[in-house]
Amino acid sequence: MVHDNSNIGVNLLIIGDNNLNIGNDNLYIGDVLLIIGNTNFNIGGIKHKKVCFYSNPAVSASISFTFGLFINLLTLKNEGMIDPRYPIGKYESKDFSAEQKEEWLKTIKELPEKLKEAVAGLSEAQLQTPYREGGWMVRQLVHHIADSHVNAYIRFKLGLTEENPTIKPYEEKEWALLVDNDTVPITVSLSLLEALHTRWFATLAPITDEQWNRTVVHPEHGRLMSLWFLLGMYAWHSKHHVAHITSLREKNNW
Ligand code: NI
Repeated sequence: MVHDNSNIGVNLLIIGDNNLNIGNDNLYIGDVLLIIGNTNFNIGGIKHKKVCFYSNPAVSASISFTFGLFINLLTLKNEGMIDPRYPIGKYESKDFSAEQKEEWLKTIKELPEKLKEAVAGLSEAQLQTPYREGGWMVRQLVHHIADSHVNAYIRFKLGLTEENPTIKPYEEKEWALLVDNDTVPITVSLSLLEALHTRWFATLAPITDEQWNRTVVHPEHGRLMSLWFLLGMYAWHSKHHVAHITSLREKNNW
């Protein structure tokens, strides 16, 4: 966090999921964009603990308290801020290069193992814990990765064998609510992912540079997406959800 003047006092305001206790009805907030906190925050007592927050690239805000304390110091930058939904940030596509390809393919290859490590030793109760307030539980995350990557596998196969096939989006949130998410042990999805990624990786590893330029069509905007773009996206997706689990474990010292 960076702030641009030296006023002291509260140096950030948290409007968040957890334990926020403002304790002052007349507090008002200027144009603070949303900041998410993950621990206790008590403005009355002006104390805060570890916080995570995010905002648009730069936000200036004034916060007034009826007791006269005036603070005008929030110039937040994205650097160093962690939105709990995006522990590794959002996906950014990259230009094609052999090194990048190797890295992304390796991520695809290793996902089943990394995921297994991420959930190793978790109890049933821990598996039922959402990675953030309002987020998916660990077990849903595991099943979701399987759901998503089954779709991904099909998208690549279509893209490699047809001219600009239209891919089929799916309602991932609805899939995550289907009963099998509760009744099937995560080990089943871990095995599914192991088998799936073996074939997926074996499909992708040998394809030519030219084939990475093949495209599929997303039906919503008619947007063309290259297999290269998708490779990066699913490599990101692999790490993204594993990080949800590992950061939850870190946060809770599991
Ligand atoms: Ni996902």
